[in-house]
Amino acid sequence: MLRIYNYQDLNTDDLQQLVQRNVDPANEIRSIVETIIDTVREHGDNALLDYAHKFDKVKLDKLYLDKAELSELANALQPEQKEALKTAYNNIYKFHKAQLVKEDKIETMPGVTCWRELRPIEKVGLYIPGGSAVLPSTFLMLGIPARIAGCKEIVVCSPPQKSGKVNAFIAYVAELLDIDRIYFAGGAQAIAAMAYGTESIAKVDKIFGPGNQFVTKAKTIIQSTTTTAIDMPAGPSEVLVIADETANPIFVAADLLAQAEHGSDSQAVLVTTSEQMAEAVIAELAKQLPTLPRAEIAGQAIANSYAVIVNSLNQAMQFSNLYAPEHLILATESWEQITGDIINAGSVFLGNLTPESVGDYASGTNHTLPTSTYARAYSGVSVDSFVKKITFQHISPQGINNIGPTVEILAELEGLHAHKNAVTVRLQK
Ligand code: HSO
Ligand code: ZN
Repeated sequence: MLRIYNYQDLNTDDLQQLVQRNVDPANEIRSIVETIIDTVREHGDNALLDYAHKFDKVKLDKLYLDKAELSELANALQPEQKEALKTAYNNIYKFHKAQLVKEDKIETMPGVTCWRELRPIEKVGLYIPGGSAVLPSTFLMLGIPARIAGCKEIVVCSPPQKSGKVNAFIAYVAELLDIDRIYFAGGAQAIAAMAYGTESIAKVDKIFGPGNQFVTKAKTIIQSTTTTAIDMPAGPSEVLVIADETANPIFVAADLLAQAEHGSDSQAVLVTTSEQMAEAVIAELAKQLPTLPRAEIAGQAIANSYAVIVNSLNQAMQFSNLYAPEHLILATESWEQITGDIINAGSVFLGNLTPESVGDYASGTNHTLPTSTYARAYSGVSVDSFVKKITFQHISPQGINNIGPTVEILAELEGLHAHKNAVTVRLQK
C-alpha cells in the first residue's frame, strides 16, 4: 500500500530523493537500446521482422497494413465505439485547431518589419504504444495535431499483435486521420527505424509518442546522435493528486488507480492536508484495487507510490512544483485559489468532478505530456510541436536609413567589418 510521509519531517535531500524517478543508474537500459538501434541501422527491415518475432512473438510476412486492410479491420467496431472515437476526435480537433494562430507583423522601427510564419515539419513519425495496453487514444493525440499542422508525410509505427494485425480501434483511428499505412514496429526498434529509415520506413524529421523506458531511452539517444528531433523524453505515466478535506476519497482513489494501471513503473502520488483523507483514500484503494482486471500491475505501481501529509494547500503546491507531475489533479473545492501557484505540471485537472481520464481520452487537451520531472522545462504535445516558426524581415528605404547606423556601430564594435559594409553599401546608394 501507499507509504506515508510527513512533509515537515523531510529535509531537502529527502525531498530530492522522493521526487526522483526512472533513473537508469547502471545504464542497463541504455546498453540494450544501443544494440537495438545499431541492429536496425545495419539490417533495416530484416531487423524489424526479427524483433517482431523475438519481442512481439509474431512471424510477420510483411511490415505494414495498407488502407484497405485497415478499413477491413475497422469494420469490427460497434457503432457506439465508432461514435465515441469520433466524439473524442472532434473535441481534440477543436481544441488543437485553435492553437494555429497567425502572429502580427511588427514594425520595430519605421520601415523595419519583422514577423513569424508557421511551416509544418515535413516528415513526422508517430509511435503508438501497444504493449500491455493498446492506446488508440494516443494515435488521436498525435495524428490530429499533425494533420492540423499540415505535415506532408506521417509515418505511423505500432507493435504488431500476436495475430499479425493491429487492434481494430487503431485501424479505425487510421481511417479517421486518413493514414495510408501502419508499420509493425514496436519499442526501441521502431524509434531506430524512423530515425535512420529502413527499406520500407522513411527516415523522419521528428518522432512523437510515449512509450516505456526503452522507447524513451531510444528517443533520447537518437536525439543526440541523429538529425531527427523528438517531442520530449516522455517516460512512464504519473499523477499527483492534491486533496484537502473537501475531496472525495472514492474519486481520489479511483484517479490514483487510473494512473497506476498504466504500468508497474507508473507513479501515483497523493499530497493531502488531511491525515483522515490519506487514511480514507488508502482504505478506498484497498477496496477498489482488487476489483480491477489490471490489479497486479496497478498494485505494483501503488507499491512504488506514496502519500505526503502537508499542513496547507500552499505547502502541497510547493511539493507538487518540486515533483513537476505529468498530471496534476486539484481535488479541492478551493482549486481557484491555488492554480496561480502552479509552476511545474504537464496538464492540470481542476476540482472534484474533473478526472484525468477525461483528458486522457476526450475533453480535447493532449495526453502526450512531459514525465519524470521534465514538466519543469517541457510542454505537452500540441500543434506547435508539429511546426517550425520561421522569422521573416523586410527593410524599406526608410528602414535602412533608420537601422543602418546602429548596425554599423555594433559591427565596428565586434570588429566585423564585412558586416558593417553590408549596411554601408546600401546606405551609400
Ligand atoms: N495517461 C496516459 C494517456 C492515456 N491514458 C492513454 C489512457 N490511454 C498518459 O498521459
Ligand atoms: Zn491514462
